[in-house]
Amino acid sequence: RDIAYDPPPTADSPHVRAAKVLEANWTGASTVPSRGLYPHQWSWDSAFIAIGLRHLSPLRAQTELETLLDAQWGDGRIPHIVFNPSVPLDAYFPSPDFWRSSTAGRTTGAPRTVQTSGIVQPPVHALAAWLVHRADPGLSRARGFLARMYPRLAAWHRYLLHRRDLGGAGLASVVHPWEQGMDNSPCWDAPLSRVTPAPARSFRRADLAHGAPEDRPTDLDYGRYVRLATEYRDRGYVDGPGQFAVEDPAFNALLIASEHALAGIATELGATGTARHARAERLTAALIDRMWDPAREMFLCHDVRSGRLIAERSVAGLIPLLLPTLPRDIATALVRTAHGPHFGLGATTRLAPSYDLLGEAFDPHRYWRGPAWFNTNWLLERGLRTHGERNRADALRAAMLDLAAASDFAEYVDPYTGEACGATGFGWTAALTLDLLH
Ligand code: 9WN
Repeated sequence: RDIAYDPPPTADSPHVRAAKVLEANWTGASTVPSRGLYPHQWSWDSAFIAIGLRHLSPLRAQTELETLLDAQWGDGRIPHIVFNPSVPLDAYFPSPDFWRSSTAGRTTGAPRTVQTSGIVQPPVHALAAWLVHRADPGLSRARGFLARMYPRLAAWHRYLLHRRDLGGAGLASVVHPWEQGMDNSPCWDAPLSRVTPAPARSFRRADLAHGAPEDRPTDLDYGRYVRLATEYRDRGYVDGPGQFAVEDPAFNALLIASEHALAGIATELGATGTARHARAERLTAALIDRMWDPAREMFLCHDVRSGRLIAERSVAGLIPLLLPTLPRDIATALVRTAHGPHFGLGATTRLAPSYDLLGEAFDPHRYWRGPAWFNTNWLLERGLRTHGERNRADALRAAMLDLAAASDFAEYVDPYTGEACGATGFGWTAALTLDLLH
């Protein structure tokens, strides 16, 4: 090597490293969360990924959402996984032959040509579509991006607000822990305890080939996930009273934020967004009425089957901070809780943990029972900024950028030490890093 003409390569910047993760996880039409562990397209991952991707390529970000929405069901649901047919069946469990969407989901309008799961994930999509549009309005208008997205997103929200109003309060229920996206959160322990697990020998987990067993949900959890999904499938994915139905504050807050975004989209398309803003306000009131716990100063999950609040503190209960029209006293209380002993921000933890530091079930490494995740922290960062907490938002942003790069864009980290857990090169960690850098 001629040192005069060939200087040593400098280390890539976090921006370039994050872009490389998204490039490596791009399949040509969408982005996988992780090449090894999650080799298909996931619903809420794609929404977060599009939010970051818009800074690299607005076209790719639009395509990401279009690919997902091409797999939408006739009843409006957006499936939580869109399977890539070129990936071997045993690469991920449950695989398409478990969900059997195109046959079992015939009456609920599952697509014929693409295989999907039959459950959903949090509705971040309208929010993502709006942010993607705003990154390059010229390209978006030229491609008719919002005009094509709007009716589909409206149908998605209609599905959630009607077919999924299992509690009768006007809010959406999840019917499986995978739907809320925080699979083994201690919030599900009580409602799941009523579900008889499917026998362990009746299925084969693929996740353990990629993740340490002590970082993942247990076999007992999986037995219950399989039982619930099997029963839903065997009912043809028709919604109605089932064994598990929970109203979750993060899921509903994201629906409300997305409803506000749909109002913006409607206005951009020349219609009026007034009715959507009004609906978002009604939903916010219902959320407070149904799930706010003034003693714990946070939102709790509502177990529709028992009619009770679930007395566990999960990061999901802080995420409504995202809502700009949250009453001032509630926003202030949420900020206090996030920075208090249960979540430790600015004191004992580097990022907000997924679950109560003082909770009996807390485990700093086990998936959604303690570790810190980048998507939930990104939502909190947005919330802090929205409510004028600039210094705290800046501190959280700095910690996220530091730990995302240091952990090689890990799926999740130990909330105290920042040690990487789960997969590295994780899609939304890289995407949301890019968003924070802009
Ligand atoms: C089940 C893809 C998904 C995330 C979820 C996360 C995890 C799947 C799994 O991975 O769930 O959907 O197999 O564990 O919990 O939030 O969307 O990244």
